[in-house]
Amino acid sequence: LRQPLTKTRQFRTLLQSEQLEFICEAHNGLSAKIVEEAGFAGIWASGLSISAQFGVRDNNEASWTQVLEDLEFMSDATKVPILLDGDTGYGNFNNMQRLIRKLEQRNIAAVCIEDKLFPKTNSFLKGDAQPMADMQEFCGKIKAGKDAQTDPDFCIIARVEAFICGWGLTEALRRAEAYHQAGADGILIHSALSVPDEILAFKREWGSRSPVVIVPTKYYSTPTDVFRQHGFSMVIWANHMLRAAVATMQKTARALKESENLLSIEDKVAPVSEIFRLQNAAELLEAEERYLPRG
Ligand code: SPV
Ligand code: MG
Repeated sequence: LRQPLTKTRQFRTLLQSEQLEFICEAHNGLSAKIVEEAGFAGIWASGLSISAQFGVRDNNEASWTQVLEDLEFMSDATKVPILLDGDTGYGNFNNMQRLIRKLEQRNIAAVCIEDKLFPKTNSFLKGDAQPMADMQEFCGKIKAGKDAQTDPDFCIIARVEAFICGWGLTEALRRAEAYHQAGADGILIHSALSVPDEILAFKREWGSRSPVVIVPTKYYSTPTDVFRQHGFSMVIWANHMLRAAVATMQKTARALKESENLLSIEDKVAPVSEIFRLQNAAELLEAEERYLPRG
């Protein structure tokens, strides 16, 4: 019998594959399942989306163990690997080590940490006013994380916020090289511009020293072939399940409030049977046949 690949091996394979790969955001068990069913080979556990679905801000207001609880539902609901947006690692090198151990226990395949300060601020809020982490301190965090993992396939992605914080290409490259040397399995280069100029300039200089991951939220009109031609490894669609859900929930709530009647929305929402299917209710019905006394 062939064992299925571990989630960590699946993620490492995606990260290191020759072609451009895509992973999509999810923020709870149900959205993770939906992303998997759509055919994505991996899931981005977005800090922004997980915070937002709890109704709090993307400033480490949700504690890291609350994030971990949510991740556990996501991981249990799916077979594809999950890359956690681990913000700044929720503390120093020591907190990072404990995080890695807990992620391995929860079958999370990889984590991405960014070179800013705890509590973090979302990159699209006053990005250029945000201080960066000390480069050497951040390298220590990466090394500590790599030393803490027990599964050699677990990946740590180092996210470079130099463009976000207004530093530019030289600083982005200097940091990426330091993080690479410290043992990062890949670099996420982030940009808040509406054009891909910064990330393309970075990739031209970086070459293929290590896999490069991008988040095109702001440069969304760039054709995907541009990313492919430049040799990026992975694209993250970072927050679109959350934003889709918000748009639909707002529309539905307003329509219900207005009409005081379900007719206005019934054909625009998923049937209850679809919810049961996503929860795998059928499996429990079968199990009841097997395990509950008859009669
Ligand atoms: C997230 O999804 O939480 C991210 C990506 O970190 S971004 O919001 O673009 O910073
Ligand atoms: Mg985030």
